[in-house]
Amino acid sequence: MRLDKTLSGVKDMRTPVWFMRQAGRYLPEYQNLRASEADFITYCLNSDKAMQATLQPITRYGLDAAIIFSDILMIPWALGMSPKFIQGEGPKMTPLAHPADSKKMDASKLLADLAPVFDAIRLTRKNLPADTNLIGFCGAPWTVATYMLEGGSSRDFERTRHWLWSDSAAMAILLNRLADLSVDYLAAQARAGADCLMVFDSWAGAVPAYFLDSVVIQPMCRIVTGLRKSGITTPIIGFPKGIGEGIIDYADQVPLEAIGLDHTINPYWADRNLPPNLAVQGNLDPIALLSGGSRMKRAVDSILGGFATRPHIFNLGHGINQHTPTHHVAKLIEYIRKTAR
Ligand code: 1CP
Repeated sequence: MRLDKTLSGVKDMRTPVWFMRQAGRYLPEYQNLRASEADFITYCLNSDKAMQATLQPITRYGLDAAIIFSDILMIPWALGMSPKFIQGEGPKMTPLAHPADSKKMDASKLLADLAPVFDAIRLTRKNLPADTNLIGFCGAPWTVATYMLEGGSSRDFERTRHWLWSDSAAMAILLNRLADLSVDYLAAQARAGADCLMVFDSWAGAVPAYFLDSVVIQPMCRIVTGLRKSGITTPIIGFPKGIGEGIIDYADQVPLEAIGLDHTINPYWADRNLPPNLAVQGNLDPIALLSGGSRMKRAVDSILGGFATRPHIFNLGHGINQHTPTHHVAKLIEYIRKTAR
């Protein structure tokens, strides 16, 4: 499969490529499919529809990996938090009153409630080209905790950071609980046929440097160690978005096969500062793709140049913007495939 050589730490001169949020609202065929179900979680729990959304960008562009169509809020949903997705506003749910309340949440049916995700993975694997990877995923404990404590999206995560400073022991209870549930959830995705796992710490950039180790790095170590102890050997990609130079400690401490880099990281700096042979994934600004043109191509050159000798999976630094023209995506893939070989 096309990501495997890179994930084993060996440079593949034909740089594999896929994009975060490659399925989603910028695709007209997704909009049609999505309109068939009012509620987003109900959509995700329809295994056949989840499979169809997963396959759409593969059919259109022939990318090297598919990512199962689901969401990082499936675990809070399975814990009974009922997130609602409001167009233009993002997810909304009643926040936890206290992080330690997570101790009382019933997770005994977690894997049974999330079984449609595993069915979607089985179905997708059957219908995906044999050499295309299928990525399973979850949110990292900190990022999922922000939604559970803020009750939705947030600009500066003040409630969550307040809990961190005022009751870090209660935060540790919540983060460890989420890490352990993530192990069960990811292990089940791997057993269903996901051949790569990715953990999205989309809001790691909001974590004060003082807490980076305890809130971002250690919970991630707990997930990776837990999976390996369960006998799961599937490669794992961590994506600690926005941690800047913290990526050096993250790479040093977490035994991952690859690290996702956001677009604020200079590829040449990353190559100089990360362990040799550690695979990286990224990191074109999604807005460069929205804009397209020759500036985008020069930015691609600099990413491919920075990682010219390092195992590298081409991706964006964050998810595709919903207003991105589909022909920009096609042009970008064509350019990468022409340049990187
Ligand atoms: O109705 C809709 O179409 C809702 C839009 C949407 C979609 C298409 C949401 C709601 N989630 C998704 C799918 C999704 N989410 C995928 C699979 C599709 C793919 O990548 O091709 C993945 C991997 C996610 C992961 C996810 N959800 C993350 C981590 C990645 C990232 O973008 O940082 C996060 C933070 C979420 C939360 C979330 N889900 C949806 C929204 C609108 C949000 C909020 C984002 C925010 O708080 O700003």
